[in-house]
Amino acid sequence: MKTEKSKQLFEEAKKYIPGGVNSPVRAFKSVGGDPLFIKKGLGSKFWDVDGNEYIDYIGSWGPHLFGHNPPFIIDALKSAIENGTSFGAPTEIEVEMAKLITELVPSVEMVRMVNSGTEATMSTVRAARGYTGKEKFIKFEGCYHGHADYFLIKAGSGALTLGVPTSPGVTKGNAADTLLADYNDIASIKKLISSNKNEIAAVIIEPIAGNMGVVKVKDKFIKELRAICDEEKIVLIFDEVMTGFRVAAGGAQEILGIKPDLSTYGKIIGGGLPVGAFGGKREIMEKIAPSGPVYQAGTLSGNPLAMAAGYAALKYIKNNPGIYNELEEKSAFLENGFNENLKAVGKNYAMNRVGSMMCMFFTENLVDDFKSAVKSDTSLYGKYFHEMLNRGIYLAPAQFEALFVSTAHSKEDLDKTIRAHKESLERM
Ligand code: HOZ
Repeated sequence: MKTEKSKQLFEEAKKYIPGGVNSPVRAFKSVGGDPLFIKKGLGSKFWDVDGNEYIDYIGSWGPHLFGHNPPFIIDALKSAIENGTSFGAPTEIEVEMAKLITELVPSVEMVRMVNSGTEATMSTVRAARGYTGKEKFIKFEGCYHGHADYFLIKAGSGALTLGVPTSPGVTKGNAADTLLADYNDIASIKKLISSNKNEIAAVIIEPIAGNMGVVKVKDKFIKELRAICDEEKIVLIFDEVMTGFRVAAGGAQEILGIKPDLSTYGKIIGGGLPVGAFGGKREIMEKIAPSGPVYQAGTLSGNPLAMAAGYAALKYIKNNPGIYNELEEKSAFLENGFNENLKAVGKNYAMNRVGSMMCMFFTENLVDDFKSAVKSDTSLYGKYFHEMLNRGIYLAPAQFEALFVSTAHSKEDLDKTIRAHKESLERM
């Protein structure tokens, strides 16, 4: 595989951009080698600057539910751009977008658009603090909620993969109000609540974690968590940046049958453009400025291009509910193929999947929390990643991430991927 142009660009990039990338996981640091620079994408595939073709399973880390450049999103963008790129004043499509989100997700009675998942999660914690008058909040080890200071404590995703789950630059003061619980362990929650009585504003969780690999909450755990939050007047926040509109139109909360008080979104709701959103119970959301005192703002919030792309994506989801069956079938086919291959090579690696989010962990133990996830052999993942890449399959360049299947993946793509998986395992 020729990668000269990517290599040259990376050398140049490193002179001007920290680590040569605008987001750490992209740099291939945890799998070794140099990142590929991508030139264009279409459907299930993208091409790098050297002309190599890949079947893409990161889909821009989640947004591309329909693959790259679906015509209905491109058309929406083309007509929106004719009218202008940003006004900093309200537009009609923001109202349409908010209505559509509240229609698709019953727990979201009001919604505020922002520009990224990080902004969304930051704003929910502020809203919960403003609403409850309490300051502390609980997050779970291995869950990632973007890069606001007080979230970068035992965080997942790039923070975990690059060995800095607790980031320098986060002050003691900033970390002091973040309490850490163990995923899927209700006893750890009870302990924190009893030692911080009436001090906890919120619990934030990825109900289907995608940033320590894919790990789902247990039904009993999440039901108990909901009940405890109600009893203690703690705001329950579901971080659905990854799972929102991906695992079901109503996200993880639809699958789990649990209504959080607040939810956060990103990725799919931007149709590939930079967008985030947070929403939930009216009485909490009305605390947000200007209807309430909790300040939150943004020059490009509700940007007309981002709204046009995101609205087109959500409208497509609303009008085509069958896509979730299609995604389930495709993803189950891939998972079964992977499992058959594992049997054939005598391995029993943990395979976690919820709908079109999947992860193969290089450990034979059950993975149901952070501690079991980090038992994975990340150097083996690195080898596997490169074997797959050499066969034209682009996976997340890190073990603790998700593989995303899109509606654009064809039977041929999936067959090719399963064959590549077998050959890769055989060579390891
Ligand atoms: N936060 C993303 C992984 N969970 C990475 C985003 C990116 O590098 O584009």
